[in-house]
Amino acid sequence: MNRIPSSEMTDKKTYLRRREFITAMAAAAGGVLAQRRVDAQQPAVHGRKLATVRSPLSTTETPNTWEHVTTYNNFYEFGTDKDDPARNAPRFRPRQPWTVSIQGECAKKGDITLEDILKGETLEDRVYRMRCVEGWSMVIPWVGFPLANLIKKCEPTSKAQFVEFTTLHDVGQMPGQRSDVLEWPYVEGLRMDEALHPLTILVVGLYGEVLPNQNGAPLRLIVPWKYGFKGAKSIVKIRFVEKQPSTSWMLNWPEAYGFYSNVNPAVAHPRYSQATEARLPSLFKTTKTVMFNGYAEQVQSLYSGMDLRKSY
Ligand SMILES: Nc1nc2c(c(=O)[nH]1)N[C@H]1C(S)=C(S)[C@@H](COP(=O)(O)O)O[C@H]1N2
Ligand SMILES: [Mo]
Repeated sequence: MNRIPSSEMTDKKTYLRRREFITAMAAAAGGVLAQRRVDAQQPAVHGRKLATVRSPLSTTETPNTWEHVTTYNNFYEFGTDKDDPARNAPRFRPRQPWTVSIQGECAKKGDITLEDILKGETLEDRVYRMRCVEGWSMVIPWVGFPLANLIKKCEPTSKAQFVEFTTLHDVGQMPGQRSDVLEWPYVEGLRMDEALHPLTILVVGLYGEVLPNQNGAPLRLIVPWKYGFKGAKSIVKIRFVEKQPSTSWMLNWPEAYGFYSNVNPAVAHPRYSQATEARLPSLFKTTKTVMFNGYAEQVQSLYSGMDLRKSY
């Protein structure tokens, strides 16, 4: 019997997707954009420039291009293929004004507009290494500000041990929510000290411009030492809670997606090894994955005394 382990089949599928990606990149570079390709994988149109300052917390690695970052996405609300968000998200119209509902264990509950969230903030260019649990990685120049700044404005109580983030639920605008691949709305969570860490940012931009829809407009979370899925997109609700919240990915497959989801080359996902990664646009997993995605010096003290094989 020559059964193909499901891990290899998945790798093949991922490989084929990457091959499409590379073909599209090559086509774009050569200026031979067949209409079919344009429809499938057109990069985001350039948006408004944001006034930013360079963050000292940026990596010096070369960022992936605008085309990479806006055509190879995970945003299941717009479909599960990597090029679905680039195709389907541009039609999304974030409501104006965008508001975030602040709930739970805090003094300042209620709706806050994005404009008020940004009042007094300095937007930083933060170039971060990002790694998806599926094995691909990119270097992305986000524009954002510390989540800690917003948390302080909300005045959490001493009972607030965790923070839960919820994405917009709008089946009319998010066609992927008609499928049951995940429980909707998309929910993520962090422990309070992770949420307050200076590397944890709320993102409103990319490459110095307003965030394209496929990357989570108008407001998304980025936690660079964790797998990409911790970074909830198009956030409409932030809730302070006493108990560890459940997340969409934990509900989807508890044995595969733990609450912590720290990048850890020693803890394999049932379907994907985490030892190496493919730095897009490369096809091959030739880059060694490093503990906490390279941010160990800054974050390992958050987990001292924890068994990270159990709390993965
Ligand atoms: N609402 C929502 N947020 C999401 C996802 C999603 O499907 N829906 N996918 C996650 C995953 S798996 C990854 S890897 C990152 C991808 O972010 P990017 O497309 O901006 O690179 O978004 C995360 N945030
Ligand atoms: Mo991911």
